[in-house]
Amino acid sequence: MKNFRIYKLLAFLIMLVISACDSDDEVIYVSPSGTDLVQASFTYSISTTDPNVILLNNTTQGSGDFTSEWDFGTGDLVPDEPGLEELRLDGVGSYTIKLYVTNTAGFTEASETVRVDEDGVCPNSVCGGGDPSTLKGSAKNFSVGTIVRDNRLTGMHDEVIRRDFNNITSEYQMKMNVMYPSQGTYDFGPSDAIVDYGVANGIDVHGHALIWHNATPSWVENFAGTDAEFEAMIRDYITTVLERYKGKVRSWDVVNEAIEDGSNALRNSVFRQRMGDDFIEKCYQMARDVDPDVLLFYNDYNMASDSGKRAAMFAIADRLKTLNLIDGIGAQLHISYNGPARGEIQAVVDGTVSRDLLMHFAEIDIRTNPEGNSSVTALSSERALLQKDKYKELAEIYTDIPTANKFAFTVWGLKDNESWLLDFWGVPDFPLLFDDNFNPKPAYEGVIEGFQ
Ligand code: 9MR
Repeated sequence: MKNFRIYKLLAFLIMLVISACDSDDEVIYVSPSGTDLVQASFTYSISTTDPNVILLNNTTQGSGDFTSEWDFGTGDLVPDEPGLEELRLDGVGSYTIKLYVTNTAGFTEASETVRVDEDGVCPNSVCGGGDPSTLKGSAKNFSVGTIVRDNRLTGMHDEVIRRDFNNITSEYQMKMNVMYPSQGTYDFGPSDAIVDYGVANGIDVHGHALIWHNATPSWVENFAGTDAEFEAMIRDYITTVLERYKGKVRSWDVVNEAIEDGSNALRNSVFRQRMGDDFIEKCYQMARDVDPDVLLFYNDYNMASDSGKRAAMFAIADRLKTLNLIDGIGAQLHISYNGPARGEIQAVVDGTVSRDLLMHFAEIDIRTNPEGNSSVTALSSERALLQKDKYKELAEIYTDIPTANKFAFTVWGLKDNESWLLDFWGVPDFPLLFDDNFNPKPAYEGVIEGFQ
């Protein structure tokens, strides 16, 4: 007791000196006992004998003494017992389960949202059922996603999004150049509108993308400070964004497209130059530090068509996985009606599943005019049906993924005339599930058939 008082006095004096020296700097409080906080963490699985029961596994690791308590969604704290904790969730709805871990330095929490429908607890927190003639209603225990912009959330956009999709990704307004246009000044106008729309409509939000060389504001490209200051600035940015959307954004692409075309080496972006070859690990660690519950993805393109790039991507994933910093892989699928082949797409899935990661079929669009024929003026019935077959193939491959590795099937655009591909290639194309007037195309039916 006497020692404790001396430590307390010392800590108090140190704090006084620090605050007298520089009142602007963040004061890092060192607990009197020198104990670090222990980060709470848990997983859960659905009982194999009762679909309304989950088994909670407290996976918290840490040295020294700590205690764990559960909040099973009622607000009451229940001490954690050794072994798996069984919890019955009978009513249809959404439950937020929390674990609090406390030691002398304070407490941390972990939380999971568990959804329950008439059939019991929904795997991956995505309930099946619903209208089987819609995209989301025909998907079993994974999300179906589309992209959004803040000015495309009303009228027919809103109707179609709410009818067919239960996941949204911001097309460009949750990237660094939009959210952090100048140093020290964030602009969360569009991103807030998108996240609020998701929350208000019970649609999950996938955050895209924190670090991307192609959406980096020029003040970051030309950063005036030292490398250490650059890294501190990135930490501040990741922390600010993840804290703002904690509990509202379910998943994030932390680093996007870090692999160089051709060489498959790490792209020499400003992030690599300023933070080193391990900038990816650093960024994921920063994200984990802020929100241990949010799902972290690595997202890249050409993973099916380019086996070398796929290997480079899995090497990044392996490094992150060893450090427990990644939950899933986003395979962008900007593909064509005639390729890549089914086996190449399956190879991306197999590599992801064998690493026990979530598979996001992200950024799906299927070109009908990969030849770049500028005289094409309309989608022919022949190409429409070939496109349907390819969409169906993607949907079948996705449906066959083990439930535990499923996440979302996301189409990169709602209707044909809104696709980025039109500007990118400068030729007509019809790559999405809806025509210019929001009418479902054969491709839409293909996805629903593939989901069966
Ligand atoms: O479709 C997006 C386009 O509207 C934006 O102008 C662009 C830059 O922010 O990003 C496009 O989306 C890209 C995605 O974020 C990452 N993979 C490639 C996509 C197409 O360029």
